[in-house]
Amino acid sequence: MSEDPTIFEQIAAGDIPARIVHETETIVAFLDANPLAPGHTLVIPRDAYTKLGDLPDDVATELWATVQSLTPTIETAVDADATTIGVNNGSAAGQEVPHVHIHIIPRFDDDGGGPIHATAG
Ligand code: IU
Repeated sequence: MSEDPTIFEQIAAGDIPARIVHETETIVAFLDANPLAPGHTLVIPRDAYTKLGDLPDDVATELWATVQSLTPTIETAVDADATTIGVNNGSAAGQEVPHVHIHIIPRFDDDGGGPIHATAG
């Protein structure tokens, strides 16, 4: 049974435009279309997996390594003071796009502080 590709799968395939900031054969990172802060980035596996638990170990490893390496680069690019990193893992948690994505959300000393509990959408 094949399902329609998610919008993120289409972005990864280059079929829908996005502001891609980093990509490998396995991982794509692009700017969120409705950013919660300047530099809000989504990091995704190129292939379609719905939830974190669906990821093969090698893909999960590269995904998190990419989040770790991109975060300081993004902080520097937008002069952020900190970063919120989050995953809405399943629809009840607010996951709107059923394709694993890690939010990297730059934070600023004057942005009101506190955790971000919900994502845009
Ligand atoms: P969520 O964790 O599934 O709620 O986050 C989905 C995110 O995907 C959200 O921040 C949207 O702004 C973002 N997004 C996007 O960047 N481009 C799109 O075409 C769509 C959603 I649809």
